[in-house]
Amino acid sequence: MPANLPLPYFEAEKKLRAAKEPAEKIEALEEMLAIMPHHKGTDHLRAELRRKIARISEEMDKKLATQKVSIHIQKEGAAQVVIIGMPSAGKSQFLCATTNARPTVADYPFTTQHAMPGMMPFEDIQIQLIDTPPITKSTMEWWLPHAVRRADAMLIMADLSLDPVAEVKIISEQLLKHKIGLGGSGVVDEDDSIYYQNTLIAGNKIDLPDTQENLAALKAEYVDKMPVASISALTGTGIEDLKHEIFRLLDVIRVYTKAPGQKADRGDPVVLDSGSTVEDAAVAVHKSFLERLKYARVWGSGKHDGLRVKRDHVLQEGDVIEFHL
Ligand SMILES: Nc1nc2c(ncn2[C@@H]2O[C@H](COP(=O)(O)OP(=O)(O)OP(=O)(O)O)[C@@H](O)[C@H]2O)c(=O)[nH]1
Ligand SMILES: [Mg+2]
Repeated sequence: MPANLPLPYFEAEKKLRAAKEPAEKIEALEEMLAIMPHHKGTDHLRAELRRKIARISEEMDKKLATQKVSIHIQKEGAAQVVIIGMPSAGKSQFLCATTNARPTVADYPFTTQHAMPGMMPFEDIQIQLIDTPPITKSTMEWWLPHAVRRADAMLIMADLSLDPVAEVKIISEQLLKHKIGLGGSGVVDEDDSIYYQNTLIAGNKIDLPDTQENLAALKAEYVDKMPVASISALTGTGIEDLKHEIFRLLDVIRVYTKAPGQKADRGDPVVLDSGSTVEDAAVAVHKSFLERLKYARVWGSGKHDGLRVKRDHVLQEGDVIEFHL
């Protein structure tokens, strides 16, 4: 199948050839990846570009290791969500409130200088959060746009006691310089090659006085395009609701496997993209399953619980699946 690549792809490729710095190379490669249409004809090329990005990132990480800077955080858990925002919005406080990670939280700006991951438990899964250094009108760490693209979603933290609408606007302008748009689910606009990342806005510090009006303004501006939550990372208000919002935003399903004649493994779901089939679940459990799979039985999604289903049967959140090999 031919790849049928759009024109901006070749422009990005030109940029790659001209790039001298590893960071520029990664930027060009990620642009190429973002522009490339998703279909079978591009699978091979996508994998190749990803390998290149991984190799360059690794080399850079090795170089930067001496400075204790890491730009590439390995995905862990069900999904990776990067937290971004202006100085002192409460990004680190939020990581502290939801994970076991202990970044420095302080009342002076630019407290956080490196990316820091933490695992946030949500029901029976874990979602990886990444705290990052702040974005301002004039500064942003060069690697931050890459971290945003690589993640499954971004959480924009805005300070409700200041001007949250202006904060989100500044962040969106900064990201747009790197061809990242707010909202959408990893979709690429082929004309301008902007990568629209899954986005959720959290208005923080709702515990402070006079924040309701700013929250209303934030919602009025953005709620049509993406979820807008209000929280206090300090007191915990709204955090449970926000976790549910994050899960919904990720657009994944949890399915539970069971061996014939036994009970389902309820505590340990397989997390898949929404719309995944029996085949996708089989591959996720073990690569060899796909070839060996004779049939599967599914409980939950149909009226006829436990009935045999075909390989292309679309699974639903909470389904129990039994593979027969
Ligand atoms: N009242 C109140 N204060 C908060 C809340 N969340 C964070 N803070 C305070 O705001 C200040 C900044 O919090 P941080 O979590 O360090 O902010 P940050 O976004 O990580 O800041 P940088 O690392 O500089 O980008 C600290 O003094 C926090 O205690 C909140 O929900 N309510
Ligand atoms: Mg911080």
